Amino acid sequence: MRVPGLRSSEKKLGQLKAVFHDKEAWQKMDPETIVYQVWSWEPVPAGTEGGLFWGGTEIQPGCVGNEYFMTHGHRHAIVNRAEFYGTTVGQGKLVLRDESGRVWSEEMKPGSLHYIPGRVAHRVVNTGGVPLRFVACWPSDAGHDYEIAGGKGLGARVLQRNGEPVFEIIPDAVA
Ligand code: M6P
Ligand code: ZN
Repeated sequence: MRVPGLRSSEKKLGQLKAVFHDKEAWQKMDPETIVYQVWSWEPVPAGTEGGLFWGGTEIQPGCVGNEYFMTHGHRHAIVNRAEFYGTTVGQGKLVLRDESGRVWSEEMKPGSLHYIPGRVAHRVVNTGGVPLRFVACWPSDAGHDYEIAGGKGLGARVLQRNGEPVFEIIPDAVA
């Protein structure tokens, strides 16, 4: 049976230079390395008001320098649109930033469910040693805006220190 609206995409290291802070470490790595893949079911055309999209994401374990592999991160193009994330496999952190510049994180582990309110930018970081998998459900007209905080990004990083993930605020990127 052909199911309409099934999509898949992958993000490779070469496409993610902007998001990792250690450009020297990034330069030394293979740009063809797959960092994450997304599978989505989009039963109505993107931009349709009132519909829902469903997706699965798998982020590989790894680091660029001391920074864990992560998604690019985005806000919704229609900013008031919310989203659910639910973790199925692995360990990670969901990094969130609201419009006032407040940044915080939530622990992701199998069974954890995360409500991402509208206007809140979001990114997932794989802090474990196995692929991190989560499912997502978002409105079909939400869209993606990758210019978070005028290009400043989320204002926080998840770094590996003594083998442990540490959530660090970047002071000059926070409003
Ligand atoms: C989830 C959803 C998708 C998103 C994907 C990857 O599956 O939120 O809408 O595209 O994660 O995140 P990003 O777009 O930030 O790379
Ligand atoms: Zn989203």
